[in-house]
Amino acid sequence: MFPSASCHPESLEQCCAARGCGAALNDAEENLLTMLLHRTTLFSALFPLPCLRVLAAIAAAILCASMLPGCAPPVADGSGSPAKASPTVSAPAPRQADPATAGTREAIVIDGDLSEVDWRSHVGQQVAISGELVVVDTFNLLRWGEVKVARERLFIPTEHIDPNDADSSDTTSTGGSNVAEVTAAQKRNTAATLIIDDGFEDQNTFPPRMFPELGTGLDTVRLGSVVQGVSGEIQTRGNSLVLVPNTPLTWTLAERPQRPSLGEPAVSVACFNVLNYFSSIDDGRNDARGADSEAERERQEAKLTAAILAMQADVIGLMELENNLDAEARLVASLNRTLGEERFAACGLPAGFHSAPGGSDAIRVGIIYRSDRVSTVGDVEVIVDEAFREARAPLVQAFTMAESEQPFTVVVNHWKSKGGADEADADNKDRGDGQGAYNATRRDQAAAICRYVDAVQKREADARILVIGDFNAYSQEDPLDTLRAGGLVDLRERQGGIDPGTTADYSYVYYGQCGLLDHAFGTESMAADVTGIATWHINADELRGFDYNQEYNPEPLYEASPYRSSDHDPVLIGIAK
Ligand SMILES: [Ca+2]
Ligand SMILES: [Ca+2]
Ligand SMILES: [Ca+2]
Ligand SMILES: [Ca+2]
Repeated sequence: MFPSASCHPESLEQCCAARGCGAALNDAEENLLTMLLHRTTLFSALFPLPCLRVLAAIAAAILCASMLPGCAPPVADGSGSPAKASPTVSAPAPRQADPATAGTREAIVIDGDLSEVDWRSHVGQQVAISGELVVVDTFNLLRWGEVKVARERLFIPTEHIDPNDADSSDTTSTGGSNVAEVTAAQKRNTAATLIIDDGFEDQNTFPPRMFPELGTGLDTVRLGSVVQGVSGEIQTRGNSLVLVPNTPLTWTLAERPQRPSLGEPAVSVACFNVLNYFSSIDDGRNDARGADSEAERERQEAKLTAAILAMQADVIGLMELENNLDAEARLVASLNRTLGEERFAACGLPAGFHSAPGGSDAIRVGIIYRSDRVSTVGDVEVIVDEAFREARAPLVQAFTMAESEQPFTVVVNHWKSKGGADEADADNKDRGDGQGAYNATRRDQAAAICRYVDAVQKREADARILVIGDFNAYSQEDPLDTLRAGGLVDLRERQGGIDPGTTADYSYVYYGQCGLLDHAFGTESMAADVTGIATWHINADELRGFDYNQEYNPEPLYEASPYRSSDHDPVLIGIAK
């Protein structure tokens, strides 16, 4: 047990107060103690072995006692509780409070909603935040030694608030009658966070001071991890305010989830955005978007392979493959090589794909499958519709499973993203309704999918059609309501995974806010046969330092594991025969 937790200025002051010795620390004492005891990371660095740390802490504790004769040294007794004060030592007179610093010495206690706090008024002051805080963003942990926390995980407002339906279960897909609710929620989210900083301004220090065991004894620091009883000083960092802790932080770290259950499906389907998996190496001139070197491409392939194998899916819809045949072929080869058997196969591309609207983008969707578990029915098709011109052409493949003659069809999508607002035409400008730019285009793309599904159902009323992909739209945005109004079933809602307006799932985290960009819809016939649907959180909650890139990522963090194989979480869907 590392004993310094019971000997730091705040708790020492408190313990002294509790014992009635009345001692307070002067600045020099506090600085010395801070040096010795607060900076657990510095302390750990100075004393790398636990036994040295214990000895140093005991020495420091004795020093505490000599500096503050009214207090007996806290003793490491394994229980973490301070030793009893010696009854024979009389307390010195309390030091007079300095009027200039009065009020800054005593920590300001913050409980309840963080968005109610005027942090700027506390710059230079000590604050103590009671209760739990949840990690919502680790984007700057490895670079700046910062984590962003809030009282709870934050959701993108349009994940559960519908911009044009006061009751989010309604399916209007135009207008903005409920935008005020979206805007208010966004305002609350923006105010609800606090950055905890390590107190240093250097970059890329590894391991990060807040988590010195990361990469050795500690696997990861996931979003959703909890910290309790944070206290420290509010400081400015550029345009931001941060809290620099003055006591060691007590973390309850979130664990990596096992593959979720899908009930008892005959086959399972995965939907996975693979974050620009390119076979072409990015040389800075060729518009390749993925790996910058052979080594990075190998790392990317190894992580994607591990992730796809761990999903145990029989059909995998992929987004963000390089728009060629080579990337998909490399991935399939890697999967088979790792399995040691020729099990995976690619659907490839139909003739005319590149001339279809959305067929000439730098990236494309793809479909790969387990040839021992399912068989293709007919050839892969592209949906030819002008709606996809500004995005990626959807691919369609029908399959049968070994256990059943009844086919099922998978439609894989990657709709227009919310970015690039500057080039957007009048219809596609960001209207400030929470849906971002190109909402109209995505709504048109949803309508095009409804038309396609309707046409298939005219030929075959009971067709089991699964519509999956990265729709670049959150659950209550217009494109999703377009699908719902068009008769497609949101499989998450049907499975009870989402209760609109109360809980939400996520496949992506954007500046600390979670939401679902990756969805699964189906015809009624398909929905009736879905045994389960789940988002497997292997990526969105993980540190970006685990991804395949080598520019900044610390080498000890790389592993050929599913974690942070992409920035999106995969969605898994189980289908009965
Ligand atoms: Ca820092
Ligand atoms: Ca709705
Ligand atoms: Ca709506
Ligand atoms: Ca790179």
